[in-house]
Amino acid sequence: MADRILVTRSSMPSMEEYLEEVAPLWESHWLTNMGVEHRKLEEGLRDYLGVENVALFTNGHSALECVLEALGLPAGGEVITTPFTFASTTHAIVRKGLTPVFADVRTDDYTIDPESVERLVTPRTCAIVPVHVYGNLCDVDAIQRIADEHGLRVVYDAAHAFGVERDGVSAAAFGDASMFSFHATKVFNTIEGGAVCFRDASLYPVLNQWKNFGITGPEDVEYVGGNAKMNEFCAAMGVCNLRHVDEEIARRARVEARYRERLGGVAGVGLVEPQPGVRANHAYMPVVFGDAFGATRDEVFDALDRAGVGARKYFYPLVSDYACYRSVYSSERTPVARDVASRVLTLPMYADLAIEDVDRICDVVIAVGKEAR
Ligand code: T4K
Repeated sequence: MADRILVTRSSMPSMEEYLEEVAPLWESHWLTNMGVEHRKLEEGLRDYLGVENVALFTNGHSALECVLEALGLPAGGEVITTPFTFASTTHAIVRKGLTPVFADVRTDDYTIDPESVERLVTPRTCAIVPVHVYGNLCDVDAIQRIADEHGLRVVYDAAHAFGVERDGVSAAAFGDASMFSFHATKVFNTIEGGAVCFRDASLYPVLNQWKNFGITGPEDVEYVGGNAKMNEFCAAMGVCNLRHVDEEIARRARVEARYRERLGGVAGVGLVEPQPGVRANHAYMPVVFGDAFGATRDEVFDALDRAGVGARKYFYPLVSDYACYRSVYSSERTPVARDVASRVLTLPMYADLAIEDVDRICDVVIAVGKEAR
């Protein structure tokens, strides 16, 4: 392969389309602090996601921290979450003075296991932060039942789930709130960026003030807020990318279909089954290598690397095994998550990925297994 194929590649509008969108900024000199593009993107997202309340942020992580703060969860309260995720999910909980408690994940789609969640509820539990990992939708009904029974808040880390719907309802509509990441590596990007979609409209001013230093008026500062405002150039990228996101998802579907054709029947190769009634966004291409495959995940990773393919071990190690958490947590308590993390590899996935490249990637994977058996 001439050029290295990386795990993903940012989707971008044409340069002309972007320049046309940002040109008025040279007239207005209004570059940030909730300007025209910011308003346009929030409105576009409300329409696209079919939800009433959307607030934009500099990135998904700040959005998650902010909504945890805005919900007024009690200091030190326990938050049940998954260790099979990116660092951000747990860091946001800890940085807001809350205590993460790790539940295990399901074997079929790697999202948090509601039975495991239920077993971990204590009088100190105040919230559940599940992750729609890889864009796989959590068991939102079971999670809501647990939350209602115990009076808990539910904040979804929907960083991977932009465009995912169940029976026509957006992933953004579940729980008290959902955080989306619009990072360059995501299905929908604003270069860096994120958003919170939320049920209670009264949170909107609080979120806006929190992301703007807690300023509530020209001479009033009510909260000890931070700075997490999306600037106009990022919002403009979002406005452009939103016009093409359905096409982006359709092109990713084509890539995934080819991976499934090539890898679906291979012994020991585990692919997540499409979820019934769910419109997928094809954000990632996770493959779990079972014993029947013959070779280990790391052997496949190395072979792909030698062939010029940058697959990634999302999400290994588990968050509970990070240096900053392992003295407090043990991954032995989440055996399914630990097993999946040790076997999973995310293969390259993006709209522009050529089918011939998918074939070459699959050839390498299949050959490694055959040689080992
Ligand atoms: N919750 C979850 C579950 C998340 O996965 C994330 C972020 C968050 C919360 C937090 O959201 P943000 O605060 O980030 O909005 C990447 C991303 O930086 C991160 O956003 C993402 N999750 C995570 C899963 O992946 P890295 O360190 O693996 O990214 P990096 O720089 O190695 O890039 C991966 C590949 O993407 C590159 O090989 C090529 C491609 N790429 C990368 C960049 C930066 C591009 O094509 N264009 C680019 O500009 O973390």
